[in-house]
Amino acid sequence: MAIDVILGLQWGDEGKGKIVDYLASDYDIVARFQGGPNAGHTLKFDGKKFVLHTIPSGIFRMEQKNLIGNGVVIDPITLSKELDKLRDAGVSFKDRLLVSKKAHLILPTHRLLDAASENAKGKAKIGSTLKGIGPTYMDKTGRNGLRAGDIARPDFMERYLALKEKHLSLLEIYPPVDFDLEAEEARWMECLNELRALQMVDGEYYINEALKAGKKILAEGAQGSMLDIDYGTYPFVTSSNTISAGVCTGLGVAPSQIGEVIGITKAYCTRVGSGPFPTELHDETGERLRAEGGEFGATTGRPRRCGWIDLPQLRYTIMVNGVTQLVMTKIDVLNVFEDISAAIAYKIDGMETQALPYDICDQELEPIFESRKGWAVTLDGITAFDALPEAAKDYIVYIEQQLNVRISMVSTGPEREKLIVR
Ligand code: 2SA
Ligand code: MG
Repeated sequence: MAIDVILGLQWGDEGKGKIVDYLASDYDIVARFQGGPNAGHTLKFDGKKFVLHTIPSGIFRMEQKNLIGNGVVIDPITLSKELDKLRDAGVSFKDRLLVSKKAHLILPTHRLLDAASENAKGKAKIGSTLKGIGPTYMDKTGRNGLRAGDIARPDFMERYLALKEKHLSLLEIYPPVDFDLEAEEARWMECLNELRALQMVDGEYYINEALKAGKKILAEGAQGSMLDIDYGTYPFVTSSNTISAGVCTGLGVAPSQIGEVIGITKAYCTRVGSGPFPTELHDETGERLRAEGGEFGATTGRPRRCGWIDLPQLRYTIMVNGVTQLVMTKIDVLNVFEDISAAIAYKIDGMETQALPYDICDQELEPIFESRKGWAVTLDGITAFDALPEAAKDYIVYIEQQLNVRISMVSTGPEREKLIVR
């Protein structure tokens, strides 16, 4: 049995949550392998909307187990809020939500450091979600971090206080920021009990034994491949490996165990936070994409930057992920556009190129667009590819041919049932 992967091919918010929720019924286990509460996975069903940050999107399918893997960073406060929402909705998570002991903990002082460090950057701000992601992964790789399994240790408080002291001394290099550490700390300690009550596992054994027993596993990515710490638009990235390789380190599985790699792309493109975005539109079209697509951060509410789909960028992330099939989401957002464009190459210093340059943050990348007529009608209620207007079919086939990977699903709206499976 193999482990299949779902991940975003752009800068996040590709609609992964909905696709994971749809596919979850085919799997026994859904596992998150990286990121943390910076993620916002939105699911809509039965007229209700849920936003998940830490918990895998399989939680609403009652037969599935959901694992928060060792590559994830956990803030007990966010987790506790998510659990409350599940309780309100009558979703039982007992024995269905498991936490890897090796997942690192986000401390209140990690959030404080995130805020102080961003604040000190002035114009060079990354646009962090301020959830403490960077400082927590820094402590992980710096070998200072606290892990979920440490909560059970008798010296946990001592370790916590030592790390907090270290953080406070680091803060001295930054100008002060507004943060009520005492109140946040009190809440954090309270919420730690929620985490304590969950089933902690040795995630790598759990996953490998499940694979041996013939269970089907889906690994759910967060953020997007262009935010990968190694391959994204560094330094405007997040602090984890968001690409398929992250599944191996973030869950403890061998590369040979990876099966399908399902890459999600919007029918256009968005980015939240700072950094290069070659096809960004600063005009009315960009604003229209934002309004039609409801493009506001699911975690922070920030307006997302919008632009046309970028084919060289997608070819790059298909390459580093080894994508075996594509899912195109939010195609319905394009219903209102008379013309639809796609970037087919970039111009840098007058030279045409298909490659994303190393110094992408310092280069003026001028996208070369190809335009086609839109379909200009609603796609509401269409669940079969053949029932789509010709222009919509053409657009899907065109993208597929350009990227040389099959588009196996097309999402026509946020609700569970608005999906074309080919
Ligand atoms: P961080 O918080 O330190 O990981 O931020 C670093 C960069 O990564 C970007 N980032 C994201 N981009 C898109 N979506 C994300 N999740 C939320 C959502 C974001 C939100 O689903 O909408 O609500 O604003 C996400 N998380 C991190 C971030 O913008 C920085 O550029
Ligand atoms: Mg999101």
